[in-house]
Amino acid sequence: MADMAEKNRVRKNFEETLRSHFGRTLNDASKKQLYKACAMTLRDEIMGQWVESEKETKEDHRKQLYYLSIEFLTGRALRNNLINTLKEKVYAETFGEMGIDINELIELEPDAGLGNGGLGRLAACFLDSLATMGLPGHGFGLRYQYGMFKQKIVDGYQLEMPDLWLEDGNVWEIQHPEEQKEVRFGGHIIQSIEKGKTVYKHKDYITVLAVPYDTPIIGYQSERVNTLRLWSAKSAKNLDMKLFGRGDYLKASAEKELAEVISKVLYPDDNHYEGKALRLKQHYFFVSASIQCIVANFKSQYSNFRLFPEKVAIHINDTHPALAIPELMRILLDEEGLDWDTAWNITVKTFAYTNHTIMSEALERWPENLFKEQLPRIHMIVHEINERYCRSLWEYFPGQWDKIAQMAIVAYGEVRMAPLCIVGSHSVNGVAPLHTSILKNEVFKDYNKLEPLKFVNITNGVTQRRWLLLSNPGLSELLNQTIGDSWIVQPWRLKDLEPYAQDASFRDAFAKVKKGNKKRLAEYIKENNQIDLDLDSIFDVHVKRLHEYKRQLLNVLHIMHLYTELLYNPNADIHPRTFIFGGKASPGYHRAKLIIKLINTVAERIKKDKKISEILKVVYIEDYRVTLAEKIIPAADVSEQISTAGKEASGTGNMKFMLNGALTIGTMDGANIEIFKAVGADNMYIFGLTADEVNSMHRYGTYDPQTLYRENHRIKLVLDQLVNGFLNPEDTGMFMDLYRSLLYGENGNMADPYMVLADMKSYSQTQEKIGKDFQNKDLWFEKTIINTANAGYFSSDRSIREYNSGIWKL
Ligand code: 26Q
Repeated sequence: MADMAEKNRVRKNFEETLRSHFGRTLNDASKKQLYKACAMTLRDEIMGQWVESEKETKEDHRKQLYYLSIEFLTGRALRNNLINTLKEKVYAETFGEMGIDINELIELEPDAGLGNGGLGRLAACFLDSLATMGLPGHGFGLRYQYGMFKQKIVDGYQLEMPDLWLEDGNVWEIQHPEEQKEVRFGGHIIQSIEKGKTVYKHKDYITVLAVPYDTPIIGYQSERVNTLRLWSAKSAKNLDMKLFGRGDYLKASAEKELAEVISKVLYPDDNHYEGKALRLKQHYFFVSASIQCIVANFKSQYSNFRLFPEKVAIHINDTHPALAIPELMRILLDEEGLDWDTAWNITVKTFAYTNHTIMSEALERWPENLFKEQLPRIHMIVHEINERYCRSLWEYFPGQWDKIAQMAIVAYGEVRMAPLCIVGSHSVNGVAPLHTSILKNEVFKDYNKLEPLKFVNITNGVTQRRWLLLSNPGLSELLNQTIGDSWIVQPWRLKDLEPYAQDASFRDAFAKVKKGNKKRLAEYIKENNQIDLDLDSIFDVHVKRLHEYKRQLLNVLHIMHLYTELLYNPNADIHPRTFIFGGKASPGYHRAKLIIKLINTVAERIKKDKKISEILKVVYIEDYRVTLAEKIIPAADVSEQISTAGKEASGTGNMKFMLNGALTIGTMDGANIEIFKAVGADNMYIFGLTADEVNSMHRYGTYDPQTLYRENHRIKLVLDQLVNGFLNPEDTGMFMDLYRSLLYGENGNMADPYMVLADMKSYSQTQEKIGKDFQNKDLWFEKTIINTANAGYFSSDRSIREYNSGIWKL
């Protein structure tokens, strides 16, 4: 039982909030009002600490970190904040005594889906770790009015709906109009000499106001409350009713719309670049406002800019915030009057950059025309950075124009963001060792030769607070009883669990928790997909963004293979499986959307077969997002991490599954390799080509999927099913694109670039082994426990510690 006095206090505050903000009492408030008043009550409890934290950083003159990211995929906040403030129990009891189920209120909060996937969720995990570890680190980003689209599955196809997450207001944010910034677009620059100095005047620009909204980031049992500051675009022009009669009103209102569209919607592209003007504006908008704010903060305390890198660290999450580099230069040069060398020195010492992808189609570059037109002063500065850099390259590579053009920041009519980040930062890091070594030896090879010490690895991590404590209360409780609760802030302590892998009664307890989580998920699926699941079947889960390199296609082709086996041999010894998929495809990514349709078509086809559907079930969970991940991951037996080796920079879903005791089937890719090192070959299912093998087959053109097709009758059978009416007798051409992409390629592209067919056989054999191993419950749960016990390394607390000691030095 929680403390009476505290419960009384919560109740009093809550009822007071209901009354003063909504004019309601317990009896006549709506559920939504109850949720909001509950969240506001909690929020008001931490306001004092929030103010204190700000004050403390100032008074102690501590160095601060600003984490710039175009995405923060935070999900829901209420339960997280209850847990982190240690108030979950008090609130649950207080509300229970008022006849309110707090879990019902928690479910009313919409996800803050301000991100696509891994990169955005990583930013959210990092904020949690920073606050928990008492480090002054704040997030800066964009306050999208519409977050990641809502996905509906209709007739097996993905449909996209807008995500109106702010429709009912957002109780966690506080608007600060008094701290708004002006961001300038377009116009031109007039250069003149004043008192012997060149000055740059920006003319005829359009101003867009950036209004900040602050959300508290509450660490676990931590005094510190950090800030996530998101900028919203507002027109600088007020609509003037006097214009109305003169027909100028429409023009003025169109201009207003044009300004405010900047923070309207999150681009739903994951690992894919498209050179859209609005996207460039989004980047500059949030970066300019953030840098102005950072400089203003600094100036409120210090007067000497040479101190800047000692007091400020700015981290850029991928290249999207790269313009922060020339923006800081602009302010130091044009507004603070520093000379170039001093300004550049300060800038490089301040910035650090993380790369999240080696996929060439995701490397950001902008047409120089567009760049110059939208950001004329920034263009000049980037040009100057480029010129000086190319001159320095000449020292190393005299006469090698090709090499210099290859490495340049501006070349062939494009501005390249990765080189800008590398040159403008003192640290560049990859997110898993394989990824970092590919950066150093391939993608950024030439830069690495010049400055090898600049390139470092910091393996990603996930917060065990959200991804175990919050999402898996059953397992958390079991851990607490067994090894104590120190793992919540000292993740390496999970290792104390390892001996219990040999303890039969502990294995039973673990198995019981897993069963409970499977039941919880099965209930959700029953309600949403009208499918009954077998809790003794293997829950084999593939949830992540849809992408060819992530190879959902490999998974579904294997399911087709199993189904075919069972058709020929209904008594085949196959342990019952539930294949669970979830994930969104970028709306314009037709092949990815077709893969969703294929998964659903296979699901339907199997469903029609009463006998076989007792053994195989395929479920597509619509609208995969943080809140669903919290339900799905704890229920998984098998975690699918099957990207083409060398393509997945790290992966973080892999870590969340491991933490929750799922066994991984995976390629030697990204952080899977570290997971493999942590748990060993007995506790993980590795298959497929290695990155080196993939590379050399690509390089020497030795990969020939058609030979595999001809010579392996299983592969042939399954591929033919894509086009011979087996799946859909009415429309045999429906999956032709997938068939052709695997066997022929198109537009001069190679066939099967992601080596799906090459890995089919070893994938299938490995899956067979999993099916067998699962039947030995003792063995299976031994492996499971060893996975959880070794997941501590993959905590974002460890990542943040490494960033801090190696890069930020807060
Ligand atoms: C860039 C410019 C223009 C349009 C879109 C983009 C864009 C948007 C999102 C480029 C990339 C992304 C997202 C990348 C991403 O999520 N990468 C993932 O980052 C994770 C965290 O490091 C890794 O674990 C994953 O392996 C990596 O795929």
